[in-house]
Amino acid sequence: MQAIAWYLTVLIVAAIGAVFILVAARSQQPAEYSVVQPAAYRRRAQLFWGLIAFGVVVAAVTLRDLPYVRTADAAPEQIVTAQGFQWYWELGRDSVVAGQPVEFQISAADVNHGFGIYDSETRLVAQAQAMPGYVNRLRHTFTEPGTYRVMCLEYCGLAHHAMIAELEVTAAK
Ligand SMILES: [Cu+2]
Repeated sequence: MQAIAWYLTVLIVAAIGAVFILVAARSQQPAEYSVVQPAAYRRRAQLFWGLIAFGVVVAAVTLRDLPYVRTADAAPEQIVTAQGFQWYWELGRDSVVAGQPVEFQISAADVNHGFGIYDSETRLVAQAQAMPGYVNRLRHTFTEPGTYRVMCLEYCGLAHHAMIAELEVTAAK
């Protein structure tokens, strides 16, 4: 997923760059304003209404499931409380078992933090917002045992980068 996002970003940036180069190249040819203007205004109106229509479709498709229904199923047996501080994490426990669901109960003591769990190759496996005054529940089942790291995903001040905690995921018995 992160690879797709990366390639998509590169593609879009390249497309925007190509438009800039095209405009710069075309700007060398002089043209009469009265000839260029009506076509440009027409295209601008088309673009405007096209974007409006696109936005309506995206909103209709993506907002259909809201508000999310709270599932009534019981919380998993493995619960890890997690609280973000400037600038460290406090985890209720530092090891969980793979193959069984874990519920992280995430909050923050001071400012907003981002609770991100990374595997041993620094791939993001799960994340949720850590906010003062709220407990956000994040459920995740680890499939691979190993040493995972919790890092802050939201800039929260000087030592934001130092907010690293370790979580050991042990093999299912
Ligand atoms: Cu941070």
